[in-house]
Amino acid sequence: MIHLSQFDPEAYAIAQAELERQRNTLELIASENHASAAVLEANASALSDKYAEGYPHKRYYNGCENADRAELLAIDRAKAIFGAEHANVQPHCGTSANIACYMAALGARDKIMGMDLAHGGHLSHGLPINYSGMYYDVTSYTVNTSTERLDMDEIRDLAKRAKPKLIIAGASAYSRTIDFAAFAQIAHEIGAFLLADIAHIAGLVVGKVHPSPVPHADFVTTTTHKTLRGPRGALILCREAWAKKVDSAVFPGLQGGPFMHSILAKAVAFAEAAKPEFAVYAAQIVANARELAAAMTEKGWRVVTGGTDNHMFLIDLRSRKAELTGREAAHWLSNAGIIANKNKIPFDPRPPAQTSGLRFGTPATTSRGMQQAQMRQIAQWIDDILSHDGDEAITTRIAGQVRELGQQFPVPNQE
Ligand code: DSN
Repeated sequence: MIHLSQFDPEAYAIAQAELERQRNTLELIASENHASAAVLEANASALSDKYAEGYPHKRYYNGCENADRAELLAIDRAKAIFGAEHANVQPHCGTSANIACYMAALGARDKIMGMDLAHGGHLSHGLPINYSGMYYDVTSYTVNTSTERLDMDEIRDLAKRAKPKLIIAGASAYSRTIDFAAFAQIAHEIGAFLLADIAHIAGLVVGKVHPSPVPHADFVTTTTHKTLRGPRGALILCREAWAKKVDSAVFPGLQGGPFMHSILAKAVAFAEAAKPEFAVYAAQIVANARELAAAMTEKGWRVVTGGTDNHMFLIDLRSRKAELTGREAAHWLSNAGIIANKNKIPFDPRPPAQTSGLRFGTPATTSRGMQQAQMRQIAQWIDDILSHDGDEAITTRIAGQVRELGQQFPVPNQE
């Protein structure tokens, strides 16, 4: 970053500080990852300067020959890794990908049905203060009261009563396998469309450690920066029959110029995901999440649903400390360089700014090469800090140990 450091030392210092922060901490936020150096280089390429409104060979600007190549490469690779008929790689984020699908399939005030955010869904699945909740008529399904899992019979009953035009299957805080075939069956029974939002699990789907929704859903959306380990952004997959409507919804319906540098970086990430070692990585993410969840359970912290099938899980803090909130717990952990986030657990009486839960995910630590032994060590540190109410001496000791572990397992794009 020679030019940045010389021209703008203040901005350079921020970029360097983030580098240091990533080096010296452990990223356990379930939706984050460390993209490769190749992905970051593509993301910083000259394509950032180019306007390319439209689609390959149908642009509103001249000079788009390289933009066309980048987008076609990303589209071909996305279709190949997911086995999809059509891909739109332009959405800037997961929420805009979802909204584009709503625009393609629905009219104003049509009914949608998605997972309640408070039970692990996502704000773009119908939260009243999100676009999805403001402009569509929303029914939310929840997890089952006793199992804390999706109960497909309950969801079917609700769908039959609510009669949504579109059902959304997908979550941002749900640790169990999602039965996309069962969702498709329900959608079929009531004549609804099905959107599978696999933002969290896309890398697991490509790595074949989670079933794919592609054969079952009308639309599949995902971000590209979570388990898929690409640049920040998103994509939509659909059948050829929906291609025109989806493309028109993304541009000109919802977005202007695509981020061509991101699209090139998405292409790189898709090539990485096609490699056999990515499947090994995906399997290790799940093995690590299971180990971390098991270790936390052994220490007396209740894991929501009793375990995990994917990359993340929630712990119920009340199981060990009735008064401890997620907000306080996440703050104590971050003082030691263990970065997680407060999260509501199903049927949580506390508000989202407090919460009774913490969410842990293993995509980023797995990208650093950590395995089950390191997960056991991390669980020990988490337990030490929470058991001792964020005690300063214990926190200082663990912060040093976290830094040492970080040196043993460097962030891949910084090696
Ligand atoms: N808010 C993201 C998450 O952390 O799960 C999903 O968009």
